[in-house]
Amino acid sequence: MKIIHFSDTHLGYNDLDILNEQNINQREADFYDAFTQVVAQIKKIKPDYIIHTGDLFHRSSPSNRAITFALEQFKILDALNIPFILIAGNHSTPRTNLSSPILKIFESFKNIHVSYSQEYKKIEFKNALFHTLPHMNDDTKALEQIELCEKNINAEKKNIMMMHCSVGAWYLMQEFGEWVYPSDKEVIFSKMDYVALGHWHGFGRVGKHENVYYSGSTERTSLNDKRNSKGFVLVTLEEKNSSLFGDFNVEFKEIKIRPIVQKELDCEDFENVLIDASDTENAIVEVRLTNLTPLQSIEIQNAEIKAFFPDAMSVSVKREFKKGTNETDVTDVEALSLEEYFLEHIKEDADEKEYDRLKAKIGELFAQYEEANNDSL
Ligand SMILES: [Mn+2]
Repeated sequence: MKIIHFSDTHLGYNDLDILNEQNINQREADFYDAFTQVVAQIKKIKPDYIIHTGDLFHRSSPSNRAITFALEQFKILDALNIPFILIAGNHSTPRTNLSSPILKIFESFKNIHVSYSQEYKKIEFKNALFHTLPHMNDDTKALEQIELCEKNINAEKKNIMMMHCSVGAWYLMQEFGEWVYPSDKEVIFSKMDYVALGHWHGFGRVGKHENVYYSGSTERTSLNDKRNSKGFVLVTLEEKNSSLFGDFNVEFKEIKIRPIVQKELDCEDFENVLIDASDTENAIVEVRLTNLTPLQSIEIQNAEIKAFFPDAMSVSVKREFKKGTNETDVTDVEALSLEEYFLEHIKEDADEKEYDRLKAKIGELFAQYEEANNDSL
């Protein structure tokens, strides 16, 4: 039996204020592209089941575009005649009872089975039993639901548990309202053939359990997530009538996402610094200027740095000052723009009132400057 497990697709997520040729936020389009790649692989692999462990959409009230995209893709998946089971994550669960859960829109599809009601739901097939525990806002209720799940394990079939939560403190995403699975209930995992998890955005096996996996997200919802490897999981469970009975295999299948590339430019010898931009085509590039002196910080402009990476999708610049070369406290400031540096300078000579007046003026001037500067690029 083959199962494709994917998760945390966060459709509708956008970032970076960059539009593509279709006037869609480029990062939003990247998330749609990642989803499309998984669908293409599903069509190719033709698994027996498809499972998604939550955060299909980035918001509990997604945009029209995100909903339209999802409906188009689900229509393709539904036509494959493969059961597709999905659960709600914290991003798609309304925080009040006033709004309706978005996953409801998929209920009319023949092969799509959704679980979003903040309670245990058993979804049963001839040879497999899916124990779904969607995101729950109430921990006490969640505990009862886990117990209910345990009672429903049926050794005659393959038992697959699906959850969107953090198993152990290691997998906390630092998000509001996330659900932490109670550690004393981890014993249930050994009674399952596979435990499919969503919420943590990196692929990986959980702790000492050999059958418990996060598939990870299909794209990055934060540029702090430097993982360049995203994808889905292909699980193989051998059934009783097979000669390979008992065999269990989990394979991570990578998809191609926009790379994130970090570069460090040492400003000690800025004139002669060598820049290798060969790996930055269409990438999100993050440049760290290190060992900067305040004077260099004024001289070296972001536009100049960006010009080193003409094929990048975006370039962000972080400035780090050389330690111990400056007489002012400016060195303590990690990332300083020209505007901030200018203000620091004024602060030294002006009284508070005058500083406030100048600050507003400077803000205005810099906004104009940035605009003109961007246009020239
Ligand atoms: Mn997520």
